[in-house]
Amino acid sequence: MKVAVVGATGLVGTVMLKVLEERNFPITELIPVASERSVGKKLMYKGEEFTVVGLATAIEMKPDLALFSAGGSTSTAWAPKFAEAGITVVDNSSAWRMDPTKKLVVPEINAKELTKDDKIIANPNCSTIQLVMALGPLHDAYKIKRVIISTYQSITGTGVKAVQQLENEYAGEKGEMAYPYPIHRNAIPHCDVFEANGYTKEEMKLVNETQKILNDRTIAVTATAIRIPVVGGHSESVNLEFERDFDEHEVRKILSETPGVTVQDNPDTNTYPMPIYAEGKNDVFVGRIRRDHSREHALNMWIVADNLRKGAATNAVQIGEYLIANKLIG
Ligand code: A2P
Ligand code: 11C
Repeated sequence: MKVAVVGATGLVGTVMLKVLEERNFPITELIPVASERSVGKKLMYKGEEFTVVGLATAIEMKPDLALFSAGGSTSTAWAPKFAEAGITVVDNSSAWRMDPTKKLVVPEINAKELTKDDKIIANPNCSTIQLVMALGPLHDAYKIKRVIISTYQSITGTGVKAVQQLENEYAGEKGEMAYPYPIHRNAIPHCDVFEANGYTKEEMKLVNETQKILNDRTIAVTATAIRIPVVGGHSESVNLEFERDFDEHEVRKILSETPGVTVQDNPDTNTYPMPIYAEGKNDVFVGRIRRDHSREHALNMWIVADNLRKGAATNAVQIGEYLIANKLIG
């Protein structure tokens, strides 16, 4: 399999290369792609050196699969050109997610929707991926009526500029600002841009993408997304209301039997998910599972995952693995 990684020099692209290597993805030729600024730069993969090329050159090299994480405008302009050349694109930007002709895929939940004809496949937003990993099996068991979610998001979701802002603030130095306010010692209730309805784009991604992936527009979702000075993962406080009643032990059992989910839930030993433990892991961690006594058939839980791994790179690579395993590519 010839594989192009578009945005190979970026935060997510770098993790994509790491995940491809760790999972021993069947690559015969790796094609790292970035902007014209980076063409000619060398990148290491499995101890070998590879040279970064531009987008047009990458198409000429005819990869079978292209993993895109180079921003929405690059995806909008270039993913269709790759697709026309017969290259299957897994796109990590928000460009194609809500396009009704494109699949939005978390392999554990809805990979079965994929066919050979899907040439541009959308990778969901990081905060949505970790949410639906826990919601999917519970929706099957008890049917979710409503979700209330508040996020505590890692600065790595914003990109290198945000990591630099926090480092500058730690060092007491001035520099370029990724956020409108300091992030050190702060919590900013503002992820991505504001929309006309008063919600941020990140909050609306949680609403719309969740309904699309779970294939149920009747699920009511409301979200508040907060940026906090953390790296390593996004955390989510989630309140669920089900159609049918549930048993807390059964909820834990269902989640612990879900591939890709690890339950960390024991108040006696102070066991619960945290970004410092999720960092570098591919799983989604769920804990603080408890009945919401203020409402019928309602449940609270806490979900943490590495936003650059399962929230981005790992999920994209898993889509590629599914395409290969099911002979939908190559
Ligand atoms: P480059 O390093 O050459 O700028 P991040 O999200 O961490 O900022 O990374 C963005 C990634 O997308 C980088 O690899 C970046 O390459 C790449 N990229 C940005 N703009 C373009 C573009 N117009 N064409 C191709 N790659 C791009
Ligand atoms: C964040 N969720 O943490 C974003 C990052 O739509 O893919 C990824 C943005 C996206 O701010």
